[in-house]
Amino acid sequence: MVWNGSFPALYPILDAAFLADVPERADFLRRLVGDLAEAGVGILQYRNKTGSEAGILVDARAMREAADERMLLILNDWPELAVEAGFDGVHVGQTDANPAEARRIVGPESIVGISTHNEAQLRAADAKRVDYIAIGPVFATATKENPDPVVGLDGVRMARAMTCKPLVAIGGITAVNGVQVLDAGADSVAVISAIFMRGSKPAILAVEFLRSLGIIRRDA
Ligand code: TZP
Ligand code: MG
Repeated sequence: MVWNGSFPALYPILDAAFLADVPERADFLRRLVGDLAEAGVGILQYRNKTGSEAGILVDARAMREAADERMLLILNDWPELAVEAGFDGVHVGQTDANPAEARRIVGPESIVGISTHNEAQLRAADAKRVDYIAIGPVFATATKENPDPVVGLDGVRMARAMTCKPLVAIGGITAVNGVQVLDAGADSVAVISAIFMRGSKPAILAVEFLRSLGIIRRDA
């Protein structure tokens, strides 16, 4: 993938833990994704660590229908399902399908992103055919099980110095500290709990987050 334009500064990750196992799940997902697209979200990842392949595909297809061409959709962990659902790409971690295998499956035009947690992983990722590199956790996070050590804003600066690829920072990022993370050199902040909080309205939180980053005007 060649980016025409810049990488979206806000990269929400919808974790399936946010979704209820109810008959109207697909409708809920379509509405949610449509609302996020309306809010100005340009890239969204779907992360499902526990579902069956069939279940993930059903969710992903509902998301694809609602996102139309306004939003890039990235699937965590599953390159084959990303292709089947018509997603724009896949995100792999250090213990998932390696990026070369992911690239072979999704093809040259799709997006492959990879998680890194330290300097050695960053160096290795930078040499691979990946379209963006994620670094984290930047701050403490309660969302990921067994997170790697926090890299802090210094870790973001180190990552920025090591790669010219789009850099996505993740882990404990909020509408309060997000600007600092961009100032440290990240192109984008990936967030789970700051947008997908139980009982909250993700599209409203996304608009507030985009405002906090200066992406949309405070009075818009
Ligand atoms: N990888 C590193 S931290 C993290 C992942 C998937 C979780 C980020 O979640 P939150 O709620 O934005 O801290
Ligand atoms: Mg993974």
